[in-house]
Amino acid sequence: MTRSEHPWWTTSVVYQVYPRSFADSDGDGIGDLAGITARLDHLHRLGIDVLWLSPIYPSPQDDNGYDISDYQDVDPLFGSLADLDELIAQAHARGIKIVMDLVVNHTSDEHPWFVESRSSTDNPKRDWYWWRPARPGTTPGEPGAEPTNWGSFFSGPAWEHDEASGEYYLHLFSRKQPDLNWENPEVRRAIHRMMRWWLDRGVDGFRMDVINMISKELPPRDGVVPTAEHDGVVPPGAIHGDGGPFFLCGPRIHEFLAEMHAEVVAGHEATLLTVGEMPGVTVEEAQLFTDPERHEVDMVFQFEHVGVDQGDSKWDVLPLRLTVLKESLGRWQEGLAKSGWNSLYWNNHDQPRVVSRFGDDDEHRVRSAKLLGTVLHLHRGTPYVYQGEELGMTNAPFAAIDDFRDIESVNHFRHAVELGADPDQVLAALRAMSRDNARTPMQWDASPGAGFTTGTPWIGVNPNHVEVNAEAEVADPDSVFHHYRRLIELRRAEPAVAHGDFTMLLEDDPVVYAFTRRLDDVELLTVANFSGEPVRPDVPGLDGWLGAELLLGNVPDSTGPELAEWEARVYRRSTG
Ligand code: TEU
Repeated sequence: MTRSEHPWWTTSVVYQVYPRSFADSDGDGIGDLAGITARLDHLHRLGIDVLWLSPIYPSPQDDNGYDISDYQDVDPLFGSLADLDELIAQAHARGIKIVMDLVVNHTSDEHPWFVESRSSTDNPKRDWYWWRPARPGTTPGEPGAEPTNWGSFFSGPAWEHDEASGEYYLHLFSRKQPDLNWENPEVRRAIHRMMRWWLDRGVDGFRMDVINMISKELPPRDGVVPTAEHDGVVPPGAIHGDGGPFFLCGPRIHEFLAEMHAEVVAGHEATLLTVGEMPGVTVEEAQLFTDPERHEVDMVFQFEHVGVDQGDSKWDVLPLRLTVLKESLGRWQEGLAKSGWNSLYWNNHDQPRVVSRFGDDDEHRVRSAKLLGTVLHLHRGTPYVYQGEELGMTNAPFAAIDDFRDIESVNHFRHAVELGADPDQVLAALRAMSRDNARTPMQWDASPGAGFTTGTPWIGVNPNHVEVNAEAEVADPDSVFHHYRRLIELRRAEPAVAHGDFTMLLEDDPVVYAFTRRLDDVELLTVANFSGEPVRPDVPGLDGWLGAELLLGNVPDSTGPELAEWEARVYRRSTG
């Protein structure tokens, strides 16, 4: 592929905004669209190309907007369609594209489609959702009468009993997020129409929420019950099976995505970006999803590398094993080398802060945040920066369950404690893994509301905003912010960053992350010390590299064969 044939997004960096927590313009304690528009210069200074906006649609906010009751409007909480038009115009004026969150595996139970669907068994929209009778031989509404034993991602069964009709509807997430029935062609047509409406309005693409869950294997059947739950702690009837095999990358998923592409994206490929969020996706499946010849999506979010510190569930927190992380990311680099494309991320609104998770958010916060950015951005793929990551924002010091807001965290606490778990242990897991770690307000300055709001924020501001904030970091050339800015600049300046091939080095080294990139006669080496002790990396030919051009580092004047604590360097040499 010649350089000019590379799609535009191969050299781009995407920045994710979680509107609720980014910037509040009217003092109600909740971020809004006008707030984002007022902060666009921050993003422009950072140098990003695309802004992905988490949902701003009308919503009962059961899952902070991932439960949508109207796909073609803006929730008054966030402003109006006019505010959104203004944001799009102001972003475009700065050369920033806008990608919308597309949440179409489910709607809100307050969406008119579902309201109609549940109104009677013969309503024309009944079949737009997954309605099923109780398990044969059971009493509807009793525990265990659910049509299958699937658990929901937010605790409890994935089926909700509807008193009026006696049937159940499927909700893989909260009971206020009923799953749409994509088997029904009218559902698909309605979604395609809605997507075209957004493109006509000027948006530049879609991040597709749990899009690999839209095709379900029929008929829905019981899933395997994880053995760990048989410990006698979970009462019979409350045990949930794993429905994943029946809804992750189901039988018609490629057909549905190819159809969506043909109906919505075809003809606009040169300007749009599509990225499918796909929990549980394998490299082999991702090759198919992102193969340009198949016209499905440009790239996917995979989850393997954010599961390397988890055991049986996300609440079973394990220490990071660097070799496992490298094995995973290395395999994805290799798997999508020939065709397809990776998205690269450490953080989003569902993940704990990476500097607290894989770095050192205490003594070496700044340095380890820079290291993590460096390692990620030097991989092959499109990097995503989540708001505050460019500041090295950390997990929050949540003291008690009342400090949490996220439905997943709050439900998990309640269920786990009901089933006999020790509340302190559950809290410890929440502190490490809760999605709320990502959702504390963006830290703009040292003022009491962190520059996020003049009112009372909907979730507590992290007290470390007095040191960790955008104002201070923009003023400091050695900050995490300027390091991220340089990484983004480097991707533009050096074609090997975007397009070079990838070779992992030192696979078995427990603390050093090292790899090369090569394009034509240019070779880059990234070498990073994931530890609080100095280390002499065993990189083959290191002496030769030490004389090469040092493109980027996080320890001033460090050039010798030893890497300091959490040091990362990027070298460049030309063999031509
Ligand atoms: O998340 C999908 C998902 O599977 C997980 O990342 C989820 O957040 C959960 O933590 C599993 O443990 C997407 C959105 O990103 C998330 O915010 C929504 O809550 C979810 O879908 C439902 O729309």
